[in-house]
Amino acid sequence: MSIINTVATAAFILITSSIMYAEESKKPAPTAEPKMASPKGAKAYIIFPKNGKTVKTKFLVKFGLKKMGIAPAGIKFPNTGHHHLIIDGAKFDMNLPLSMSETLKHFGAGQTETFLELKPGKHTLKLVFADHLHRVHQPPVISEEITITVK
Ligand SMILES: [Cu+2]
Repeated sequence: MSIINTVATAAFILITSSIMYAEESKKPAPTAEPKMASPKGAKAYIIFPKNGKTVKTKFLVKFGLKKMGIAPAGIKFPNTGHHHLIIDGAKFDMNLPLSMSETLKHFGAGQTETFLELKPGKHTLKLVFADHLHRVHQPPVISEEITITVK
């Protein structure tokens, strides 16, 4: 996983730098801002509900974070970021700003909990912490995925 990630990142940097090199003759290209670093031991986790639990159609989700702090989206400050909630395994790109959808929610004001309303059945939830530009940190701070039953 981390080797693939490293290779993908290297390829991305290579492509980016060749594009920037090609553009250089036309106008000064802005330097791509590197992803924000996360400290050792940083961790995002879902405090509530617990994995395997049954909840009502409208329920509270509490976000947990270790070794980092919360900052609103757009505010650049070391070791901070904001939470994103991935519902039912919504896909996202580790090298691009996270998209926004019904199943990939941003909490750019720095929220640490939310009320979710989901249809009855099994669902999965996962937290992805990301920097001021909505990009995952380096290394990524992503919670374990939990499975819940909505009744
Ligand atoms: Cu975001």
